[in-house]
Amino acid sequence: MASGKQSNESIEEFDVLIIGAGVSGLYAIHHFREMGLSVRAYDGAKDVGGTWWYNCYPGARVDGPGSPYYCYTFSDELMEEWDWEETQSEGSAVLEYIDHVATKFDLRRDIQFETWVQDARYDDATQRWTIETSRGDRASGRFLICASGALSTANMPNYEGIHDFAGEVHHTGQWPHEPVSFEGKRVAVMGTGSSGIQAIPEIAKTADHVTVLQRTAQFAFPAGNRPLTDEDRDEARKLWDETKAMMLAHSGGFPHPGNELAALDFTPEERNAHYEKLWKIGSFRFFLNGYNDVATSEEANASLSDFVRGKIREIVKDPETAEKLMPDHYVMTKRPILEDGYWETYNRDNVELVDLREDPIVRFTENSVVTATSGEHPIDMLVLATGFDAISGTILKLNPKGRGGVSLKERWTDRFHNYLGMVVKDFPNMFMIHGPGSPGVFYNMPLGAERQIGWIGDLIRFLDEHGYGAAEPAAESEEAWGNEVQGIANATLFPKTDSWWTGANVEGKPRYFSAYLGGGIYYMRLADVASKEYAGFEFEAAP
Ligand code: N01
Repeated sequence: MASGKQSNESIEEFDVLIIGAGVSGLYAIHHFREMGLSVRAYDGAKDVGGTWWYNCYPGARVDGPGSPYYCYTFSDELMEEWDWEETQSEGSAVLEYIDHVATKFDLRRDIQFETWVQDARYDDATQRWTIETSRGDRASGRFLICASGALSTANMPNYEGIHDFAGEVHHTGQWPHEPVSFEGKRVAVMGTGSSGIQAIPEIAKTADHVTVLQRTAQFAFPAGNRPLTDEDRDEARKLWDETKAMMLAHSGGFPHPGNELAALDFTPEERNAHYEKLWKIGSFRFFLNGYNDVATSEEANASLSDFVRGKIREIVKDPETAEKLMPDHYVMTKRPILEDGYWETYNRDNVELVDLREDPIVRFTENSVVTATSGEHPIDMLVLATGFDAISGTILKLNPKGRGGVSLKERWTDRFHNYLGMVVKDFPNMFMIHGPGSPGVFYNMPLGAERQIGWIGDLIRFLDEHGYGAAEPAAESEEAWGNEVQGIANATLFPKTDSWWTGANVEGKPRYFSAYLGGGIYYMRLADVASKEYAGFEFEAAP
């Protein structure tokens, strides 16, 4: 089928329905179209971009090794024609790139914007998914691709009186596209994760006063952003083939050789000299060129966390504020954060830090936030940098119904049961991109999406070649995959810390580490499953 068609009951029919027009959803449109399949994508936003569309808060930037490696790799032409300006591109620059991709490959013609998919149901007899949208339309597809984002459902705090606050309230993950002015305003920022730490220095530049409401002090490393020169770009283009090969071989999808050094093989002086060097370079150097035992050995971990605590004490002039900023968890076991002037912001007169562990929020009023010890803080604006119901939250909000009407919420009460981080028993032909149990946020996300979607495309070909209509994992495959994900995580320090990776930031969420930490091994596992005629799946003949 090359294009969508209308059935008798006025349900449009497609081969593939895609939820989300972010980086993953856009590539899915392109890839499945190239395979000759008809596709329809839906997105609640006004335009393409997904996470980059919604998170347009001040200070939003690519972190990690950044540009030009946070990009699609499927088209060499794209690499040739796109000029990135900085190593850590601003969110608006990433949106421009995504806009360019959507235009170049004419992707918008298969996207329905400002449309939320509100229901998705599988029909056993026809082996098709039917979706219903916020606009009341219905469509059916053989395959359902949930590219709805690992970080797309905002986590909203629930303090007494918060809804009585009469000033402006903005969540970083739902930032307005109209300009937001902080000029002359007293702004409270709640949350000091990646978003808060990027936004706070920007807000402090023009706000009258900034009150930072910190629940957990964080480790943050220098972003090391710098402009890219023509020479940098030429070099990157010249080396693109080698770079791509390195990205595919690297455990995080970045163009870096593996990391062979262990902290415990060096003296404290040698370690500190190494850390100093990496601190000066910035970016994700601590993870890419740091020591490979920091996430597994408490002693190695302490060597780095002590170093960062020392840096915070050095930069933040007021010792009392510096002490409030001291993190006490294992470094790296919450998502590493890159900062640009965050620590220095606390040397400004207009910035005040409230440590919510010592001085918890009592309530909000119409025009203030009241905390237990320091009392009333008058504010005009509240910025919520409180993160997301991550990884599983958005797909659970949709709550698709699989075989016999079973809902995902019913299947996922204790753990996010799935196979390969992509497929769920009783939900045939439904695929999650960057879902729980996949490397997702631990991998260069555009590249990860390309690899998962390419794999799904191969599985679709396999089904067609064998006359199968539906594929889903066996119960034992889900069990074994869940154990593999847990086994890898439990060999590290990651599960010991409360984070959005462990679901600790959302009340009532199953608490366990839900990302596949095996890095590149994941893609070997996918290749192995495919080479064994999709071992671990159960197939059903086409009707
Ligand atoms: O969210 P977070 P984020 N009362 O969950 C606090 C990616 N990202 O939006 O640590 C008070 O990390 C919460 O406290 P605690 C990146 O993968 C990428 O910042 O739970 N505070 C924490 O301090 C990142 O990891 C970029 O105790 C409350 C903060 O809010 C992920 O998105 C940029 C609270 C939330 O931090 C999420 O980052 C930005 C409450 N009720 C983000 N609830 C790039 O540059 C939560 N908090 C690519």
